Amino acid sequence: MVRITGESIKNIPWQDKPAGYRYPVWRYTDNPVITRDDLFMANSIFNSAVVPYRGGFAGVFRADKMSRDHTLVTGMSADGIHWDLDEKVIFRGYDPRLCLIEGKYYLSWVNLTPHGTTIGIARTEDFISWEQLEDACYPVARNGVLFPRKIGGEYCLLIRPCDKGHTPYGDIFLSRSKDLTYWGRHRFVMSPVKNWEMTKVGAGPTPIETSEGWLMFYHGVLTSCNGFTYSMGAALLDLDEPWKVLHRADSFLLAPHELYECVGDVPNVVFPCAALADADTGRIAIYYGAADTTVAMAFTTADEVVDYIKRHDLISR
Ligand code: BMA
Repeated sequence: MVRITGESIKNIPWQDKPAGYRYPVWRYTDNPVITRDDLFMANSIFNSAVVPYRGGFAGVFRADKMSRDHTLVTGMSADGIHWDLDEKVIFRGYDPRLCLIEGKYYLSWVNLTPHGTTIGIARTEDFISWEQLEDACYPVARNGVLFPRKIGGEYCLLIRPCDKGHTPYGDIFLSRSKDLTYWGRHRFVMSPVKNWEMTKVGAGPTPIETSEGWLMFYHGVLTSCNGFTYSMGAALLDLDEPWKVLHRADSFLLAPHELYECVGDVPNVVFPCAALADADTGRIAIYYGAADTTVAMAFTTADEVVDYIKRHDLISR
């Protein structure tokens, strides 16, 4: 059995895998879980972050307003499925990730500057007051994802350098820092390899520590005659040197197949930004943006996903 090193989340949102279903990731039957109707003046609420918090769950949500400004708001939930969102904007930008490090909740997101996007970092203990740190890099970058603990004495951040537009390229890199202010000792992690992710890849939720390595869900982008298609893949990174990819699935785990993933403001997008992982049971609940319009959920287990990665491994070939 694959062990998860992390919290026990007794009330992790969960549905059993449907009988006879052969794939490793299955969708929540009542998707989407959050829509524009959950927040006044929202055009869309999608790529969002969730963590366990005081016996329930807290989140930071990407809410694009009716002005189409990109904003981040917070929300609370008892069960991780039904959310109470706060209208107060905490930061401008998009694609938040949340990560508990040394007792504080760190937010990393696509921060907007006059010169392009960069990775904003802020921390909180109560989801009310936030302390914003220095941006983690100069523009242009997106998909900044922190690891939940220091590795080799340093904080680690996955990052995807890009351009100012709908970047037609993109590899995942890793940067390191002793103080969460100065980032360096950069390492290459991985490039797009297979068809479904032929254009670019970007890290998704906070990596999950397992006995088989850091489980990294990520998005991969295919370019078709109709534009980009965003799907979710997974890889295992070395626990001590997380820029080393140990195993990586050659096929996606979740792609836009349901109507709410195929139709919306940006069609054909599955964009994971958060995953809850229960150390006791190995259950994993994934939150993803669907068609840049709503938040949806899917489930897997550490065993299922690691087995899938290894059976479809493109590293060991
Ligand atoms: C990316 C990001 C995501 C978005 C995706 C698809 O570049 O902006 O927020 O979900 O494009 O539009």
